[in-house]
Amino acid sequence: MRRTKGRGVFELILTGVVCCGMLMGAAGKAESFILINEFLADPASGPSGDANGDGATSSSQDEFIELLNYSDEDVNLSGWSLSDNLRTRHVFSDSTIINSYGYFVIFGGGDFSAANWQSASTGTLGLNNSGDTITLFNSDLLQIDQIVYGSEGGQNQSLTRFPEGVPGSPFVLHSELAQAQGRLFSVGESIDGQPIAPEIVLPEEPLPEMSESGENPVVPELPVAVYFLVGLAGLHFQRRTVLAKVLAGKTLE
Ligand SMILES: [Ca+2]
Ligand SMILES: [Ca+2]
Ligand SMILES: [Ca+2]
Repeated sequence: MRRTKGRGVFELILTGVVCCGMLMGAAGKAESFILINEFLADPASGPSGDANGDGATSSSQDEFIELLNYSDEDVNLSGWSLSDNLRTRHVFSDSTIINSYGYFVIFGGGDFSAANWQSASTGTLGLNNSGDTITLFNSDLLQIDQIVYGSEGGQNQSLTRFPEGVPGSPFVLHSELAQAQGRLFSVGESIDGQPIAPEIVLPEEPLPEMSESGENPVVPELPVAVYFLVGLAGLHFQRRTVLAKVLAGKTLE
């Protein structure tokens, strides 16, 4: 359901857009909406840990990192790379495309066949169960996303960003989300098993009240971070056309 927003709220959205562009640095357009969305550092033992579905459970090969493209454009990942806190673990091969609102998965290894799955080019992802850092770079070595985790990575299940598609949203144990219905991971799909990322759902909270003149809505005082998230959510409902112009350096009309 699309919400009606007053001019003041729209300005807040634009503020979020501009802040987003500044935070993303020189990475532009849809590249800024490629997120590390889920990872599995500690596959469970037995069949439930066979994340790549090749019939064998491996503590290294069934590790995975899942990316999400939360934009209207397909993005070419050729030459992009993933690192842990030690070294580069994967360089994306030529003609690697992550679809709009789609997922792409890198496994430590294994024998599988899926269009949006690859094995780590170095033969391992090396995700420490006790904690590690995962960083995504584009082909110009600009940092696109980075996450740091601790011992929560060693719980025999993945950690997944929730809500999906929101930069900065926290990572939580996959099976603890109601949408997961007990599943330990959702490799290459949304938490509830869909191939395309879900819509961002704004929390049900009162809209700003209108002043007596009816011109300017009364905007409540909230932390800057809330405005930033509102701005990002607003982007989704604005179909990101405004953002594309801002990040492309074009003048808003
Ligand atoms: Ca591991
Ligand atoms: Ca496996
Ligand atoms: Ca997933």
